[in-house]
Amino acid sequence: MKYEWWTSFSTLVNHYSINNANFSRPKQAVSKFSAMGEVNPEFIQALEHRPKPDTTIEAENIPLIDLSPLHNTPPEKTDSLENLVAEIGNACQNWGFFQVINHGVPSKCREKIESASRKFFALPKQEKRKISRNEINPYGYYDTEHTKNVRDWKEVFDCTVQNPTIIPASHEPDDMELKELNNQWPENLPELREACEEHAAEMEKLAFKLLGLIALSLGLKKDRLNGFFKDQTSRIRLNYYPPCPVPHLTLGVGRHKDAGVLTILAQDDVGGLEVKRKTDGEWIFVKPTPDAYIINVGDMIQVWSNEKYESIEHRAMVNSEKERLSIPYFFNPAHYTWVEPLEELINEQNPPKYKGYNWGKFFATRNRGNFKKLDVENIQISHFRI
Ligand SMILES: O=C(O)CCC(=O)C(=O)O
Repeated sequence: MKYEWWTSFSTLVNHYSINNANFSRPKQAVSKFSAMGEVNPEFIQALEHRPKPDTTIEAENIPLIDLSPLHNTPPEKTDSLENLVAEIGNACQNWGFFQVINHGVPSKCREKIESASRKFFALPKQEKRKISRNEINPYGYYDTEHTKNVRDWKEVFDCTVQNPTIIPASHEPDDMELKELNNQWPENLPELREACEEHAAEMEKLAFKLLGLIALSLGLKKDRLNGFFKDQTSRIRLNYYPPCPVPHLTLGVGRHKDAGVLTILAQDDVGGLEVKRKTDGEWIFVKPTPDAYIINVGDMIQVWSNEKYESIEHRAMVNSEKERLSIPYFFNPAHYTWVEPLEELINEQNPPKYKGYNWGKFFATRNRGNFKKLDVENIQISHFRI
């Protein structure tokens, strides 16, 4: 029985009325479970955070940006590069999110990681749990993640890009001890490791291209931000969202902002990602575009740019009939990175809006909330706002 582990405690869920107005995405069938389902209450979102999987306002998609000017030689000499930099800057400022095409990542690489991911999540639970991530090693398989203290309807597999990765041993500010983290791989699926390593290499190339464009769009030198990534803590996540009997009550990933520098996301053709539109706070469904990657700026770009660009809240809906796969690459700097508004971007008229903070400690503190329901709000960059 497919839903056995999601349904260990019973609860009555409210009847949900379906409004057929203005569909801009495929309508989901209403599961027989959704009128009176039996779902573990840990998954149920508070009323104000519930998605509306069957109703949505018609909305423009996030900007779609063609990166082909980057492949002209020499790119620096072309007008089209200037236009591209302006497009990136506008997208970062107005949306915090955009999609890219002609990005240079071979489609074979994406097919390979998608196929290996599907094989991995199809393994029996006891196989996947042999490589469970935990509070000591956050890399591996996990199926009880919480976002904003509500359980996500998903299974994940995390791996680090630079293996081993060095991070602080604890979130305690005065504890200077470091620890070394290593990836865990499934014993009988060597292709997962191969696919993740190939994907990581391609994502890194794309991430540096985007970082250069973002730096230029802020009026900085193209390589101004590259130095932060020498001992990077970037990671790949495989998100698997099983079909959910009550997609109107749960989320695959609850609303959140990404704490790092940039995220590059591959989503399959099912769709589910929603982005909070800056202008009016509406949740906008990101329609899947074949072979595109979705990019969002994270909290660190918000701080570096002294809020010229903002990290935007997003979430993932689940589907009553279809499973969904998404693969984010989180581009993160070395643990010892001190994050503060860049000196070139502040002045008397635009004084720093954030106190500096240590990325490794921030990340270690944030991660604690992934493993258990905490009584306090998880750490956010707003806590460093001056
Ligand atoms: O699945 C998605 O579309 C979004 C995933 C996400 O935001 C995350 O894993 O942090």
